[in-house]
Amino acid sequence: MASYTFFFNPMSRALIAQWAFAEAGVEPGIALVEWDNKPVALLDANPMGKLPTIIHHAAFGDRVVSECPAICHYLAEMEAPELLPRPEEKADYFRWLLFAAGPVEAAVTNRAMGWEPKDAKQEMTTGFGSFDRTIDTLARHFADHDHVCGDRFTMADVYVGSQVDWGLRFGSMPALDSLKAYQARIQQRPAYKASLGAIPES
Ligand SMILES: N[C@@H](CCC(=O)N[C@@H](CS)C(=O)NCC(=O)O)C(=O)O
Repeated sequence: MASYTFFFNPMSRALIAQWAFAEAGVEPGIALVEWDNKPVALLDANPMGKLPTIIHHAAFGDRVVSECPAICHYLAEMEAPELLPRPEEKADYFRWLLFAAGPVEAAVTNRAMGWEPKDAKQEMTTGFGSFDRTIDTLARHFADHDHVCGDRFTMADVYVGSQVDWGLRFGSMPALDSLKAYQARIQQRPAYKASLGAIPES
């Protein structure tokens, strides 16, 4: 049996975990999920029924991980320590990994669903402030850093890079120069080409 079960559908964020598995050099056992007929094993593992969800069949027992950024980091911890941040990289690694999972994800999805904070008071209590503040902050980081942690690719780039790649491809993020340059860099990764890179351009 493979050491991981990977609940997967190619039209989903599971592609981010597929990229993370590829970067970690791990071939999981794929459990293909049809949206209208979710397997009981998925719902048992993750009552949200969301993808990606993985089960690690570890020596210490089965462990479930959901949420793309958690899966990316877990796979680096378990399988690919070279993709973990070095001490001097940890601040950028965790800051931008969680910035992408929180403010960026919320700013992009709220806008896609037609909601924006309507005034300064709402911006103060909304975690992402405003779409423009969030995207400008992300873009400023990549104006003078090649990757999340500077020169070196780490597992955080799989998640942050996926958010940027997805946003630029589908027009849910503005095509700012620093974001486009970052996207071009991460698209060179062989593991990217085998996962997100397989999605046709819209
Ligand atoms: N917070 C989750 C979001 C996962 C998510 O929303 N996945 C979607 C597909 S892209 C899903 O599984 N939708 C199926 C459903 O909600 O029933 C993550 O980052 O992994």
